[in-house]
Amino acid sequence: MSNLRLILGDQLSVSMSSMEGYDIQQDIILMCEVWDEAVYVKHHKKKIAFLFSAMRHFAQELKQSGYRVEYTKLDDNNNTGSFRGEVSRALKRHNIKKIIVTHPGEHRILTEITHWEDDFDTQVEIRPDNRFLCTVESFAAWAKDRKQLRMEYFYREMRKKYDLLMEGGKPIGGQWNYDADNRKSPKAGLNIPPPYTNDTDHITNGVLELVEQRFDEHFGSLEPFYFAVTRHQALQVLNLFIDQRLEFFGDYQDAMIEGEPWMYHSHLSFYLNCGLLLPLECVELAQHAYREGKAPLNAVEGFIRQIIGWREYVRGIYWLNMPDYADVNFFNANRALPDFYWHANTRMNCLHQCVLETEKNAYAHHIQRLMVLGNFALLAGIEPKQVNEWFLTVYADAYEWVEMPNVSGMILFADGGYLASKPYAAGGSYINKMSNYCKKCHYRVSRKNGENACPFNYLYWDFLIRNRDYLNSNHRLGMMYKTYDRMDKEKQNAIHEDSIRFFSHMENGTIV
Ligand code: FAD
Ligand code: DLZ
Ligand code: SF4
Repeated sequence: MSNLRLILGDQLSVSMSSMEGYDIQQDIILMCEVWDEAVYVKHHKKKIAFLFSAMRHFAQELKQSGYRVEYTKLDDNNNTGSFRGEVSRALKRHNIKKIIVTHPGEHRILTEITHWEDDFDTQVEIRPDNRFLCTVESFAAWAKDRKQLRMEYFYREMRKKYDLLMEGGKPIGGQWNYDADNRKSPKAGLNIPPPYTNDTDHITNGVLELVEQRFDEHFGSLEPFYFAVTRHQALQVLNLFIDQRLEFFGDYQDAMIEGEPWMYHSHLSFYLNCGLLLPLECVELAQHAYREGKAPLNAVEGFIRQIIGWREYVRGIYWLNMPDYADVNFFNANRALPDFYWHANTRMNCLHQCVLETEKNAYAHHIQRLMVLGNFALLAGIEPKQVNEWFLTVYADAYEWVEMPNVSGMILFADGGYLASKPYAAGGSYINKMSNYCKKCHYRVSRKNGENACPFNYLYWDFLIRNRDYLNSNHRLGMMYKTYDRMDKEKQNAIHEDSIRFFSHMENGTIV
Protein backbone atom coordinates (compact mmCIF):
# COMPACT_ATOMS: atom_id res chain seq x y z
CA MET A 1 0.00 0.00 0.00
CA SER A 2 1.15 3.52 -0.77
CA ASN A 3 1.15 6.87 0.90
CA LEU A 4 -0.52 9.71 -0.95
CA ARG A 5 1.62 12.81 -0.49
CA LEU A 6 -0.40 15.92 -1.24
CA ILE A 7 1.65 18.98 -2.15
CA LEU A 8 -0.27 22.24 -2.16
CA GLY A 9 0.53 25.08 -4.53
CA ASP A 10 2.46 27.07 -1.95
CA GLN A 11 4.57 24.09 -0.81
CA LEU A 12 6.98 23.82 -3.74
CA SER A 13 10.08 22.53 -2.01
CA VAL A 14 11.69 19.08 -2.02
CA SER A 15 12.47 19.60 1.63
CA MET A 16 8.78 19.88 2.62
CA SER A 17 7.94 17.73 5.63
CA SER A 18 5.32 15.94 3.50
CA MET A 19 8.16 14.50 1.39
CA GLU A 20 10.12 13.05 4.30
CA GLY A 21 10.40 9.27 4.16
CA TYR A 22 9.18 9.13 0.56
CA ASP A 23 9.13 5.54 -0.64
CA ILE A 24 10.25 5.54 -4.25
CA GLN A 25 8.70 2.12 -4.87
CA GLN A 26 5.23 2.88 -3.63
CA ASP A 27 4.41 6.47 -2.81
CA ILE A 28 2.50 8.89 -4.98
CA ILE A 29 2.75 12.66 -4.99
CA LEU A 30 -0.47 14.47 -5.82
CA MET A 31 -0.53 18.04 -7.07
CA CYS A 32 -3.62 19.68 -8.48
CA GLU A 33 -4.74 22.93 -10.00
CA VAL A 34 -8.25 23.42 -8.67
CA TRP A 35 -10.92 25.94 -9.49
CA ASP A 36 -11.89 26.42 -5.82
CA GLU A 37 -8.43 27.75 -4.93
CA ALA A 38 -8.31 30.11 -7.88
CA VAL A 39 -11.65 31.73 -7.11
CA TYR A 40 -12.25 31.62 -3.34
CA VAL A 41 -11.08 35.15 -3.78
CA LYS A 42 -10.68 36.29 -7.36
CA HIS A 43 -6.89 36.35 -7.34
CA HIS A 44 -4.93 38.70 -9.56
CA LYS A 45 -4.33 37.01 -12.91
CA LYS A 46 -0.58 37.17 -12.39
CA LYS A 47 -0.83 35.33 -9.09
CA ILE A 48 -2.73 32.42 -10.64
CA ALA A 49 -0.33 32.26 -13.60
CA PHE A 50 2.68 32.45 -11.30
CA LEU A 51 1.51 29.66 -9.05
CA PHE A 52 0.29 27.35 -11.80
CA SER A 53 3.52 27.80 -13.73
CA ALA A 54 5.65 27.27 -10.60
CA MET A 55 3.58 24.17 -9.73
CA ARG A 56 3.98 22.70 -13.23
CA HIS A 57 7.71 23.36 -13.24
CA PHE A 58 8.09 21.84 -9.79
CA ALA A 59 6.11 18.75 -10.78
CA GLN A 60 8.28 18.38 -13.87
CA GLU A 61 11.46 18.62 -11.79
CA LEU A 62 10.16 16.02 -9.34
CA LYS A 63 9.35 13.65 -12.18
CA GLN A 64 12.78 14.17 -13.68
CA SER A 65 14.29 13.26 -10.31
CA GLY A 66 12.37 9.98 -10.26
CA TYR A 67 9.39 10.84 -8.08
CA ARG A 68 5.99 9.53 -9.08
CA VAL A 69 3.82 12.61 -9.49
CA GLU A 70 0.19 12.75 -10.49
CA TYR A 71 -0.70 16.24 -11.59
CA THR A 72 -4.16 17.54 -12.42
CA LYS A 73 -4.25 20.55 -14.70
CA LEU A 74 -7.09 23.01 -14.33
CA ASP A 75 -8.58 22.14 -17.71
CA ASP A 76 -8.22 18.36 -17.41
CA ASN A 77 -11.59 16.80 -18.31
CA ASN A 78 -12.29 15.07 -15.03
CA ASN A 79 -10.85 17.73 -12.71
CA THR A 80 -13.36 18.02 -9.86
CA GLY A 81 -12.30 21.58 -8.99
CA SER A 82 -11.45 20.96 -5.33
CA PHE A 83 -8.70 19.42 -3.19
CA ARG A 84 -11.28 17.08 -1.66
CA GLY A 85 -12.47 15.94 -5.09
CA GLU A 86 -8.94 15.36 -6.35
CA VAL A 87 -7.88 13.46 -3.24
CA SER A 88 -11.02 11.37 -3.49
CA ARG A 89 -10.26 10.51 -7.12
CA ALA A 90 -6.68 9.57 -6.24
CA LEU A 91 -7.92 7.29 -3.44
CA LYS A 92 -10.09 5.48 -5.98
CA ARG A 93 -7.18 5.06 -8.40
CA HIS A 94 -4.76 3.65 -5.83
CA ASN A 95 -4.60 1.50 -2.78
CA ILE A 96 -3.71 4.26 -0.30
CA LYS A 97 -2.75 3.57 3.31
CA LYS A 98 -2.22 7.15 4.44
CA ILE A 99 -2.57 10.71 3.17
CA ILE A 100 0.44 12.81 4.15
CA VAL A 101 0.33 16.58 3.86
CA THR A 102 2.26 19.50 5.31
CA HIS A 103 0.22 21.86 7.51
CA PRO A 104 -1.44 24.27 5.06
CA GLY A 105 -1.01 28.05 5.18
CA GLU A 106 -4.68 28.88 5.57
CA HIS A 107 -7.10 27.95 8.30
CA ARG A 108 -9.94 27.12 5.90
CA ILE A 109 -7.78 24.43 4.25
CA LEU A 110 -6.68 23.03 7.60
CA THR A 111 -10.34 22.70 8.59
CA GLU A 112 -11.06 20.96 5.31
CA ILE A 113 -8.18 18.49 5.68
CA THR A 114 -9.07 17.60 9.26
CA HIS A 115 -12.35 16.13 7.98
CA TRP A 116 -10.72 13.78 5.52
CA GLU A 117 -9.82 11.02 7.94
CA ASP A 118 -13.51 10.42 8.70
CA ASP A 119 -14.81 11.28 5.27
CA PHE A 120 -12.42 9.00 3.38
CA ASP A 121 -11.90 6.47 6.14
CA THR A 122 -8.17 6.79 5.52
CA GLN A 123 -5.45 7.87 7.90
CA VAL A 124 -4.36 11.50 7.45
CA GLU A 125 -1.05 12.81 8.77
CA ILE A 126 -0.63 16.58 8.90
CA ARG A 127 3.04 17.41 9.39
CA PRO A 128 4.44 20.71 10.68
CA ASP A 129 5.28 23.30 8.04
CA ASN A 130 9.07 23.12 8.16
CA ARG A 131 9.50 26.11 5.84
CA PHE A 132 9.18 28.38 8.86
CA LEU A 133 11.79 29.08 11.49
CA CYS A 134 9.40 29.16 14.42
CA THR A 135 6.87 26.40 14.85
CA VAL A 136 3.28 27.18 15.73
CA GLU A 137 3.90 25.52 19.10
CA SER A 138 7.09 27.49 19.86
CA PHE A 139 5.34 30.73 19.04
CA ALA A 140 2.44 29.81 21.34
CA ALA A 141 4.95 29.01 24.11
CA TRP A 142 6.70 32.35 23.60
CA ALA A 143 3.39 34.23 23.62
CA LYS A 144 1.96 32.44 26.66
CA ASP A 145 1.74 34.58 29.79
CA ARG A 146 2.94 37.72 28.02
CA LYS A 147 0.66 40.66 28.67
CA GLN A 148 1.59 42.21 25.36
CA LEU A 149 3.12 40.67 22.27
CA ARG A 150 5.72 42.81 20.57
CA MET A 151 7.61 41.81 17.45
CA GLU A 152 10.87 43.34 18.68
CA TYR A 153 11.20 40.90 21.60
CA PHE A 154 10.23 37.93 19.49
CA TYR A 155 12.83 39.01 16.93
CA ARG A 156 15.62 39.16 19.51
CA GLU A 157 14.85 35.58 20.53
CA MET A 158 15.03 34.52 16.88
CA ARG A 159 18.34 36.31 16.36
CA LYS A 160 19.80 34.40 19.29
CA LYS A 161 18.24 31.10 18.32
CA TYR A 162 19.61 31.22 14.77
CA ASP A 163 22.82 33.01 15.73
CA LEU A 164 22.30 35.75 13.17
CA LEU A 165 24.32 38.97 13.41
CA MET A 166 25.48 37.94 16.87
CA GLU A 167 28.90 38.26 18.49
CA GLY A 168 29.67 36.79 21.90
CA GLY A 169 25.98 36.51 22.73
CA LYS A 170 25.39 40.19 21.87
CA PRO A 171 23.98 41.82 18.74
CA ILE A 172 26.68 42.93 16.32
CA GLY A 173 27.19 46.68 16.53
CA GLY A 174 25.66 46.82 20.00
CA GLN A 175 22.06 47.40 18.87
CA TRP A 176 19.32 44.97 17.94
CA ASN A 177 17.58 47.32 15.57
CA TYR A 178 18.92 49.97 13.17
CA ASP A 179 15.57 51.29 11.95
CA ALA A 180 16.46 54.82 12.99
CA ASP A 181 19.00 54.83 10.11
CA ASN A 182 16.48 53.41 7.67
CA ARG A 183 14.06 56.20 6.95
CA LYS A 184 15.71 58.24 4.24
CA SER A 185 13.45 60.25 1.97
CA PRO A 186 13.81 59.47 -1.71
CA LYS A 187 16.20 61.74 -3.50
CA ALA A 188 16.47 62.60 -7.18
CA GLY A 189 18.91 60.63 -9.31
CA LEU A 190 18.85 57.30 -7.46
CA ASN A 191 20.26 54.61 -9.68
CA ILE A 192 17.73 51.87 -8.94
CA PRO A 193 18.67 48.58 -10.63
CA PRO A 194 16.04 47.02 -12.92
CA PRO A 195 14.10 44.10 -11.43
CA TYR A 196 14.59 40.48 -12.47
CA THR A 197 13.10 39.49 -15.81
CA ASN A 198 13.20 36.30 -17.84
CA ASP A 199 11.81 34.81 -21.02
CA THR A 200 8.72 32.68 -20.61
CA ASP A 201 9.05 29.05 -21.68
CA HIS A 202 6.40 26.75 -23.17
CA ILE A 203 5.08 25.80 -19.70
CA THR A 204 4.53 29.41 -18.69
CA ASN A 205 3.12 30.28 -22.11
CA GLY A 206 0.57 27.48 -21.75
CA VAL A 207 -0.44 28.77 -18.33
CA LEU A 208 -0.70 32.36 -19.54
CA GLU A 209 -3.09 31.21 -22.27
CA LEU A 210 -5.15 29.25 -19.75
CA VAL A 211 -5.40 32.17 -17.34
CA GLU A 212 -6.31 34.57 -20.12
CA GLN A 213 -9.14 32.27 -21.19
CA ARG A 214 -10.48 31.18 -17.82
CA PHE A 215 -9.86 34.16 -15.54
CA ASP A 216 -10.38 37.04 -17.89
CA GLU A 217 -12.64 38.92 -15.47
CA HIS A 218 -10.13 38.73 -12.59
CA PHE A 219 -8.25 41.86 -11.53
CA GLY A 220 -4.86 42.71 -12.98
CA SER A 221 -2.67 42.60 -16.06
CA LEU A 222 -1.35 39.21 -17.01
CA GLU A 223 1.55 40.44 -19.08
CA PRO A 224 4.37 41.25 -19.10
CA PHE A 225 5.09 38.21 -16.96
CA TYR A 226 8.54 38.22 -15.39
CA PHE A 227 8.20 36.11 -12.25
CA ALA A 228 10.73 33.40 -11.53
CA VAL A 229 8.90 30.09 -11.72
CA THR A 230 11.59 27.57 -10.72
CA ARG A 231 13.88 27.30 -7.72
CA HIS A 232 16.84 27.96 -9.99
CA GLN A 233 15.31 31.23 -11.18
CA ALA A 234 14.20 32.21 -7.67
CA LEU A 235 17.81 31.79 -6.53
CA GLN A 236 18.80 34.17 -9.33
CA VAL A 237 16.37 36.74 -7.92
CA LEU A 238 17.89 36.25 -4.47
CA ASN A 239 21.44 36.67 -5.76
CA LEU A 240 20.49 39.76 -7.76
CA PHE A 241 19.01 41.27 -4.63
CA ILE A 242 22.09 40.55 -2.56
CA ASP A 243 24.43 41.90 -5.26
CA GLN A 244 22.48 44.90 -6.49
CA ARG A 245 19.88 46.07 -3.98
CA LEU A 246 20.73 45.00 -0.45
CA GLU A 247 23.26 47.79 0.03
CA PHE A 248 20.50 50.43 -0.13
CA PHE A 249 17.65 48.26 1.18
CA GLY A 250 17.73 49.93 4.59
CA ASP A 251 18.27 53.51 3.46
CA TYR A 252 15.30 53.58 1.10
CA GLN A 253 13.07 50.96 2.70
CA ASP A 254 10.31 53.47 3.36
CA ALA A 255 10.75 55.56 0.21
CA MET A 256 8.22 55.71 -2.63
CA ILE A 257 8.94 57.14 -6.06
CA GLU A 258 6.40 57.48 -8.84
CA GLY A 259 7.25 55.01 -11.62
CA GLU A 260 9.64 53.00 -9.40
CA PRO A 261 7.55 50.17 -7.96
CA TRP A 262 10.46 47.92 -7.07
CA MET A 263 12.86 50.32 -5.34
CA TYR A 264 15.59 48.53 -3.33
CA HIS A 265 13.24 45.86 -2.01
CA SER A 266 14.03 42.19 -2.43
CA HIS A 267 10.89 40.94 -4.26
CA LEU A 268 11.40 37.63 -2.52
CA SER A 269 8.01 37.25 -0.83
CA PHE A 270 6.51 35.53 -3.91
CA TYR A 271 9.14 32.82 -3.72
CA LEU A 272 9.44 32.53 0.04
CA ASN A 273 5.69 32.13 0.36
CA CYS A 274 5.37 29.34 -2.19
CA GLY A 275 8.43 27.37 -1.10
CA LEU A 276 10.81 28.11 -3.97
CA LEU A 277 13.07 29.87 -1.45
CA LEU A 278 13.61 29.16 2.21
CA PRO A 279 13.94 31.90 4.82
CA LEU A 280 17.22 30.73 6.36
CA GLU A 281 19.09 30.65 3.05
CA CYS A 282 17.97 34.23 2.32
CA VAL A 283 19.05 35.68 5.66
CA GLU A 284 22.30 33.71 5.73
CA LEU A 285 23.25 35.07 2.33
CA ALA A 286 22.52 38.60 3.54
CA GLN A 287 24.61 38.00 6.66
CA HIS A 288 27.43 36.73 4.46
CA ALA A 289 27.25 39.92 2.36
CA TYR A 290 27.62 41.94 5.57
CA ARG A 291 30.61 39.91 6.75
CA GLU A 292 32.22 40.34 3.33
CA GLY A 293 31.75 44.10 3.61
CA LYS A 294 29.34 44.21 0.68
CA ALA A 295 26.36 45.64 2.55
CA PRO A 296 26.06 47.84 5.64
CA LEU A 297 24.67 46.69 8.96
CA ASN A 298 21.54 48.86 8.84
CA ALA A 299 20.51 47.22 5.54
CA VAL A 300 21.33 43.65 6.52
CA GLU A 301 19.83 43.88 10.00
CA GLY A 302 16.66 45.46 8.53
CA PHE A 303 16.31 42.72 5.92
CA ILE A 304 16.93 39.92 8.41
CA ARG A 305 14.41 41.47 10.82
CA GLN A 306 11.69 41.46 8.15
CA ILE A 307 12.19 37.76 7.53
CA ILE A 308 13.00 36.17 10.89
CA GLY A 309 11.07 38.84 12.79
CA TRP A 310 7.98 40.17 11.06
CA ARG A 311 7.33 37.25 8.77
CA GLU A 312 7.50 34.62 11.52
CA TYR A 313 5.73 36.87 14.03
CA VAL A 314 2.66 37.48 11.84
CA ARG A 315 2.42 33.78 11.08
CA GLY A 316 2.55 32.97 14.79
CA ILE A 317 -0.19 35.50 15.49
CA TYR A 318 -2.35 34.08 12.72
CA TRP A 319 -2.25 30.49 13.96
CA LEU A 320 -2.54 31.46 17.61
CA ASN A 321 -5.75 33.37 16.99
CA MET A 322 -7.58 31.74 14.14
CA PRO A 323 -10.46 31.43 13.43
CA ASP A 324 -11.50 34.36 15.67
CA TYR A 325 -8.91 36.68 14.16
CA ALA A 326 -10.87 36.71 10.89
CA ASP A 327 -13.73 38.56 12.61
CA VAL A 328 -11.90 41.26 14.57
CA ASN A 329 -13.23 44.79 14.07
CA PHE A 330 -12.10 46.90 17.03
CA PHE A 331 -13.46 50.19 15.65
CA ASN A 332 -16.65 48.64 14.25
CA ALA A 333 -15.61 50.04 10.90
CA ASN A 334 -18.26 49.45 8.28
CA ARG A 335 -17.65 51.66 5.25
CA ALA A 336 -17.53 49.91 1.86
CA LEU A 337 -14.20 49.63 0.05
CA PRO A 338 -14.18 52.43 -2.53
CA ASP A 339 -14.21 51.55 -6.18
CA PHE A 340 -10.86 53.25 -6.75
CA TYR A 341 -9.07 50.34 -5.05
CA TRP A 342 -9.93 48.41 -8.22
CA HIS A 343 -9.82 51.07 -10.92
CA ALA A 344 -7.39 53.70 -9.61
CA ASN A 345 -10.02 56.33 -10.45
CA THR A 346 -9.02 58.79 -7.76
CA ARG A 347 -7.45 62.23 -7.80
CA MET A 348 -5.31 61.29 -4.79
CA ASN A 349 -2.09 60.62 -6.68
CA CYS A 350 -0.52 58.40 -4.01
CA LEU A 351 -3.47 56.00 -4.11
CA HIS A 352 -3.76 56.28 -7.88
CA GLN A 353 -0.12 55.26 -8.37
CA CYS A 354 -0.17 52.44 -5.82
CA VAL A 355 -3.33 50.89 -7.28
CA LEU A 356 -1.99 51.19 -10.84
CA GLU A 357 1.25 49.47 -9.87
CA THR A 358 -0.64 46.77 -7.97
CA GLU A 359 -2.81 46.16 -11.01
CA LYS A 360 0.22 45.92 -13.26
CA ASN A 361 2.64 43.95 -11.07
CA ALA A 362 0.60 42.09 -8.42
CA TYR A 363 3.13 43.77 -6.14
CA ALA A 364 3.45 46.92 -4.09
CA HIS A 365 6.19 47.38 -1.56
CA HIS A 366 5.62 47.47 2.16
CA ILE A 367 5.26 51.22 2.66
CA GLN A 368 2.86 51.53 -0.25
CA ARG A 369 0.73 48.80 1.33
CA LEU A 370 1.06 50.20 4.84
CA MET A 371 1.14 53.97 4.58
CA VAL A 372 -0.87 54.63 1.43
CA LEU A 373 -3.33 51.82 0.69
CA GLY A 374 -3.59 50.69 4.29
CA ASN A 375 -3.49 54.11 5.89
CA PHE A 376 -6.38 55.31 3.76
CA ALA A 377 -8.45 52.21 4.60
CA LEU A 378 -7.81 52.87 8.31
CA LEU A 379 -8.60 56.59 8.17
CA ALA A 380 -11.73 56.01 6.10
CA GLY A 381 -13.01 53.25 8.40
CA ILE A 382 -13.33 50.57 5.71
CA GLU A 383 -14.77 47.30 6.94
CA PRO A 384 -11.90 44.89 7.78
CA LYS A 385 -13.36 41.95 5.84
CA GLN A 386 -13.46 43.97 2.64
CA VAL A 387 -9.93 45.27 3.13
CA ASN A 388 -8.68 41.74 3.84
CA GLU A 389 -10.34 40.42 0.73
CA TRP A 390 -8.74 43.13 -1.40
CA PHE A 391 -5.23 42.51 -0.08
CA LEU A 392 -5.63 38.74 -0.45
CA THR A 393 -6.82 39.18 -4.03
CA VAL A 394 -4.36 41.62 -5.52
CA TYR A 395 -0.86 40.52 -4.44
CA ALA A 396 0.98 37.51 -5.81
CA ASP A 397 2.54 36.89 -2.38
CA ALA A 398 -0.78 36.88 -0.53
CA TYR A 399 -1.85 33.95 1.62
CA GLU A 400 -4.08 34.42 4.59
CA TRP A 401 -1.44 33.57 7.23
CA VAL A 402 0.58 36.64 6.23
CA GLU A 403 -2.04 38.90 4.69
CA MET A 404 -4.55 38.86 7.54
CA PRO A 405 -2.31 39.90 10.47
CA ASN A 406 -0.81 42.64 8.29
CA VAL A 407 -4.25 43.93 7.37
CA SER A 408 -6.33 43.39 10.49
CA GLY A 409 -3.45 43.87 12.92
CA MET A 410 -0.95 46.19 11.32
CA ILE A 411 -2.93 48.54 9.12
CA LEU A 412 -6.45 48.52 10.56
CA PHE A 413 -5.70 48.04 14.27
CA ALA A 414 -8.81 45.88 14.10
CA ASP A 415 -7.38 43.58 16.78
CA GLY A 416 -7.29 46.49 19.22
CA GLY A 417 -3.51 46.61 19.54
CA TYR A 418 -2.69 42.94 19.85
CA LEU A 419 -0.12 42.99 17.01
CA ALA A 420 0.96 46.64 17.03
CA SER A 421 1.02 49.16 19.85
CA LYS A 422 -0.66 52.00 17.99
CA PRO A 423 -2.46 52.53 14.69
CA TYR A 424 -0.15 53.44 11.79
CA ALA A 425 -2.36 56.44 10.99
CA ALA A 426 -0.71 59.37 9.24
CA GLY A 427 -1.61 62.56 7.41
CA GLY A 428 -0.31 63.72 4.04
CA SER A 429 2.95 65.09 5.41
CA TYR A 430 4.30 61.56 6.01
CA ILE A 431 3.50 60.56 2.41
CA ASN A 432 5.01 63.80 1.16
CA LYS A 433 8.19 63.21 3.14
CA MET A 434 8.64 59.66 1.93
CA SER A 435 7.55 60.05 -1.70
CA ASN A 436 7.27 62.38 -4.66
CA TYR A 437 3.58 61.58 -5.18
CA CYS A 438 2.34 64.90 -3.80
CA LYS A 439 4.14 66.93 -6.46
CA LYS A 440 1.75 65.73 -9.15
CA CYS A 441 -1.37 65.50 -7.04
CA HIS A 442 -4.64 67.32 -7.61
CA TYR A 443 -4.68 68.06 -3.87
CA ARG A 444 -2.30 70.30 -1.95
CA VAL A 445 -0.46 68.44 0.78
CA SER A 446 0.34 71.71 2.57
CA ARG A 447 -3.35 72.58 2.91
CA LYS A 448 -5.09 71.21 5.95
CA ASN A 449 -8.67 72.11 5.10
CA GLY A 450 -10.89 73.00 2.18
CA GLU A 451 -11.83 71.45 -1.15
CA ASN A 452 -8.28 71.15 -2.43
CA ALA A 453 -6.59 70.18 0.84
CA CYS A 454 -4.97 66.74 0.97
CA PRO A 455 -7.73 64.42 2.25
CA PHE A 456 -5.27 62.49 4.42
CA ASN A 457 -4.77 65.68 6.46
CA TYR A 458 -8.33 66.12 7.71
CA LEU A 459 -9.21 62.40 7.59
CA TYR A 460 -6.36 61.76 10.03
CA TRP A 461 -8.02 63.96 12.65
CA ASP A 462 -11.46 62.71 11.80
CA PHE A 463 -10.25 59.15 12.43
CA LEU A 464 -8.82 60.07 15.84
CA ILE A 465 -11.94 61.92 16.90
CA ARG A 466 -14.38 59.34 15.53
CA ASN A 467 -12.56 56.63 17.50
CA ARG A 468 -11.73 58.59 20.61
CA ASP A 469 -13.62 56.25 22.91
CA TYR A 470 -11.55 53.33 21.64
CA LEU A 471 -8.18 55.10 21.65
CA ASN A 472 -8.36 57.45 24.62
CA SER A 473 -6.42 55.11 26.85
CA ASN A 474 -3.59 54.60 24.33
CA HIS A 475 -0.79 56.64 25.87
CA ARG A 476 1.06 56.84 22.53
CA LEU A 477 -1.80 58.98 21.18
CA GLY A 478 -2.20 61.27 24.18
CA MET A 479 -0.23 64.10 22.55
CA MET A 480 -2.38 64.03 19.43
CA TYR A 481 -5.60 64.31 21.43
CA LYS A 482 -4.10 67.22 23.36
CA THR A 483 -3.22 68.92 20.07
CA TYR A 484 -6.75 68.45 18.81
CA ASP A 485 -8.27 69.78 22.01
CA ARG A 486 -6.13 72.91 21.71
CA MET A 487 -7.40 73.65 18.18
CA ASP A 488 -9.99 76.40 17.94
CA LYS A 489 -13.58 75.42 17.29
CA GLU A 490 -13.48 76.76 13.75
CA LYS A 491 -10.60 74.43 12.85
CA GLN A 492 -12.30 71.47 14.51
CA ASN A 493 -15.49 72.20 12.54
CA ALA A 494 -13.54 72.46 9.30
CA ILE A 495 -12.07 68.99 9.89
CA HIS A 496 -15.53 67.62 10.52
CA GLU A 497 -17.13 69.29 7.50
CA ASP A 498 -14.32 68.40 5.10
CA SER A 499 -14.55 64.78 6.18
CA ILE A 500 -18.32 64.66 5.76
CA ARG A 501 -18.03 66.21 2.30
CA PHE A 502 -15.23 63.85 1.28
CA PHE A 503 -17.08 60.71 2.41
CA SER A 504 -20.34 61.76 0.85
CA HIS A 505 -18.56 62.36 -2.48
CA MET A 506 -16.74 59.06 -2.19
CA GLU A 507 -19.95 57.21 -1.49
CA ASN A 508 -22.08 58.85 -4.19
CA GLY A 509 -19.55 58.00 -6.90
CA THR A 510 -17.99 61.44 -7.35
CA ILE A 511 -14.32 61.03 -8.12
CA VAL A 512 -12.39 62.04 -5.01
P1 FAD B 1 11.10 43.27 1.32
O1 FAD B 1 10.77 44.65 1.68
O2 FAD B 1 12.29 43.06 0.48
O3 FAD B 1 11.24 42.45 2.68
C1 FAD B 1 11.92 41.20 2.73
C2 FAD B 1 10.99 40.10 3.16
O4 FAD B 1 10.59 40.30 4.50
C3 FAD B 1 9.72 39.96 2.37
O5 FAD B 1 9.93 39.22 1.18
C4 FAD B 1 8.81 39.25 3.35
O6 FAD B 1 8.98 37.86 3.27
C5 FAD B 1 9.31 39.72 4.69
N1 FAD B 1 8.43 40.75 5.26
C6 FAD B 1 8.65 42.08 5.30
N2 FAD B 1 7.66 42.70 5.98
C7 FAD B 1 6.80 41.74 6.35
C8 FAD B 1 5.58 41.75 7.07
N3 FAD B 1 5.06 42.87 7.54
N4 FAD B 1 4.95 40.59 7.24
C9 FAD B 1 5.46 39.44 6.77
N5 FAD B 1 6.61 39.36 6.09
C10 FAD B 1 7.28 40.51 5.89
N6 FAD B 1 3.62 40.06 2.77
C11 FAD B 1 3.39 38.91 2.15
O7 FAD B 1 4.31 38.13 1.96
N7 FAD B 1 2.14 38.58 1.74
C12 FAD B 1 1.07 39.40 1.92
O8 FAD B 1 -0.04 39.07 1.54
C13 FAD B 1 1.30 40.64 2.57
N8 FAD B 1 0.28 41.51 2.76
C14 FAD B 1 0.54 42.69 3.37
C15 FAD B 1 -0.53 43.57 3.57
C16 FAD B 1 -0.31 44.78 4.19
C17 FAD B 1 -1.45 45.69 4.45
C18 FAD B 1 0.99 45.12 4.63
C19 FAD B 1 1.22 46.41 5.32
C20 FAD B 1 2.03 44.26 4.44
C21 FAD B 1 1.83 43.04 3.81
N9 FAD B 1 2.87 42.14 3.59
C22 FAD B 1 2.62 40.95 2.98
C23 FAD B 1 4.23 42.41 4.11
C24 FAD B 1 5.16 43.13 3.13
O9 FAD B 1 4.53 44.28 2.63
C25 FAD B 1 5.56 42.23 1.99
O10 FAD B 1 6.11 41.04 2.50
C26 FAD B 1 6.62 42.88 1.12
O11 FAD B 1 6.13 44.07 0.59
C27 FAD B 1 7.02 41.93 0.00
O12 FAD B 1 7.93 42.54 -0.86
P2 FAD B 1 9.46 42.21 -0.82
O13 FAD B 1 9.64 40.74 -0.95
O14 FAD B 1 10.11 43.07 -1.83
O15 FAD B 1 9.82 42.62 0.64
C1 DLZ C 1 -3.38 30.36 -4.41
C2 DLZ C 1 -3.58 29.04 -5.08
C3 DLZ C 1 -4.20 28.98 -6.33
C4 DLZ C 1 -4.63 30.20 -7.06
N1 DLZ C 1 -4.42 27.81 -6.92
C5 DLZ C 1 -4.00 26.67 -6.34
C6 DLZ C 1 -4.25 25.41 -6.93
O1 DLZ C 1 -4.88 25.30 -7.97
N2 DLZ C 1 -3.76 24.31 -6.32
C7 DLZ C 1 -3.08 24.37 -5.16
O2 DLZ C 1 -2.63 23.34 -4.67
N3 DLZ C 1 -2.89 25.55 -4.54
C8 DLZ C 1 -3.33 26.69 -5.11
N4 DLZ C 1 -3.14 27.87 -4.49
C9 DLZ C 1 -2.48 27.87 -3.18
C10 DLZ C 1 -3.47 27.46 -2.11
O3 DLZ C 1 -4.52 28.42 -2.06
C11 DLZ C 1 -2.75 27.37 -0.78
O4 DLZ C 1 -2.02 26.19 -0.77
C12 DLZ C 1 -3.69 27.36 0.37
O5 DLZ C 1 -4.30 28.61 0.45
C13 DLZ C 1 -2.99 27.09 1.69
O6 DLZ C 1 -2.04 28.10 1.96
FE1 SF4 D 1 -1.63 61.66 -1.46
FE2 SF4 D 1 -2.31 63.93 -0.23
FE3 SF4 D 1 0.05 63.71 -1.38
FE4 SF4 D 1 -2.14 63.83 -2.86
S1 SF4 D 1 -1.37 65.42 -1.55
S2 SF4 D 1 -0.43 62.43 -3.13
S3 SF4 D 1 -3.59 62.72 -1.60
S4 SF4 D 1 -0.68 62.54 0.36
